[in-house]
Amino acid sequence: MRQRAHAFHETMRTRRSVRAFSVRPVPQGLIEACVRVAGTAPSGANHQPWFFACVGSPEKKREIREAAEAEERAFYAGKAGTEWLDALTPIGTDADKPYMETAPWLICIFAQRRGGAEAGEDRKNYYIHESVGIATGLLMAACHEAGLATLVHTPNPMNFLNGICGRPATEKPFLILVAGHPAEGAMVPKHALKKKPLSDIADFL
Ligand code: IYR
Repeated sequence: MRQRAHAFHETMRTRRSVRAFSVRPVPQGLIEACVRVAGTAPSGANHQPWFFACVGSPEKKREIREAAEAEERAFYAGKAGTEWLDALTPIGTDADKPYMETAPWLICIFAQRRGGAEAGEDRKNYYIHESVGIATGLLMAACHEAGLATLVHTPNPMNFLNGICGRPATEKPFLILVAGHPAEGAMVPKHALKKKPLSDIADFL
């Protein structure tokens, strides 16, 4: 058990948020397998309040990029406020998101306010953000295990995703997970490599 836990940590500690993607295609079946892993997540009343709109069409990717960049331009022009922009300085992000078109997949994740354990039900969902967050974490781990790079992208607001992905207004876009192969020579900011030690993130009482 110990060996497996350590081995899994060795795997996961090499995950990086990648912002330069290759055009190298990724077969849909691989994404399907990763989404199946996400679908194993625990959720409030087991209602599984998530939906993964996996966008591979170049036209739709362009639409999403354009809408996201419009929001990001406002964000970086000052909407974010100085404290937030200062916090992002060491990561070096800006409003240009070319990877949203180069990466083969944009997995648009939606949180369902209503649903139920069975498809087609219309009951109240519970612990929606917790559940969708856990499913997203599992999806990212599955992608990493499969050898895919990912990036969590959260344009704000991102209601435009409902129209582009054909999702009902009762679903709230949660985040976009960009997935694919890293571009040759892709770099990550040094800042992102600093992970807090166990003593800073856990206590044993
Ligand atoms: N959504 C923006 C801004 C951004 C916000 C946080 I908090 C980050 O950790 C990284 C970026 C963007 O994608 O550029």
